[in-house]
Formats: sequence, C-alpha cells, structure tokens
Amino acid sequence: MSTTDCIFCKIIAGEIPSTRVVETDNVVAFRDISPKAPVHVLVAPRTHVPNVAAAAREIPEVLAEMAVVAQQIADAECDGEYRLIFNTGEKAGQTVFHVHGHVLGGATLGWDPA
Ligand code: D5M
Repeated sequence: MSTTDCIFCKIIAGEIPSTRVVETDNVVAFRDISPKAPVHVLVAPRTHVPNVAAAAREIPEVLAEMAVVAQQIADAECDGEYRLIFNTGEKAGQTVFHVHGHVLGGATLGWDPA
C-alpha cells in the first residue's frame, strides 16, 4: 500500500531522489536530508504505515527486519554503536507519517530531546 501524497512513498518508489544505503524486498534505508549526526540513516518499510505501533500491529516481520537493517548499517558505518529512534506524533517531532527509524551514530551522542 502507498499513498500518493507521502514523501517517503515517493522516495521508495524512486520518484524523489535519495541516497540509498540498503534495500531489501521489504525495507529501504536512505540518508537523512538533514543529518543530526555523522551517521543519520532512515530505515522505512516499503508498505505505508503511519508509525511504529501500526507497524508492530500490521507488519511485525517487516518491523523486525527494519531493526536488523539498522544494525547492519551501524555495523558498516559506526562500529555497531548507534541509536534507533521512532518519533511518534507531532509533539515528538514526527514530520513524515510513514514509519521510519532514525539510525544515528558516528559520534558520542547526547541525551537531550529538547
Ligand atoms: O523524520 C523525518 C526525517 O525525514 C527528517 O529528519 C528529515 C527527513 N527527510 C525529509 N525529506 C527527506 C528527503 N527528501 N530525503 C531524505 N530525508 C528526508 P521525523 O521523525 O518524521 O521528523
């Protein structure tokens, strides 16, 4: 399933350019356009679901694969040490309502969500 007005559906379909890092039958990972750490990659399912809880309910195997892909990226790019963040809701900073995990690493990360 995809939605015509979802930017990540368009990236996954190749209609908007992105720098892809990993691609599987179910998951696409691409570099964040506005990186917040030396390594900042977004891991998203090809299927459009709005957030991580919906992914857990509707595509649990794909959500698990997203975690494995995140680990693969971190192993390749930042010694397997990383943060995996799913913003959920506008107040938490979610701006794209197609679930994606932020893989952040490559530096000592702070712990200040403000
Ligand atoms: O994360 C949404 C993220 O998506 C945010 O960090 C910017 C990134 N973004 C937005 N447009 C693009 C394109 N075109 N390429 C790559 N990355 C993009 P959220 O958790 O929803 O705030």
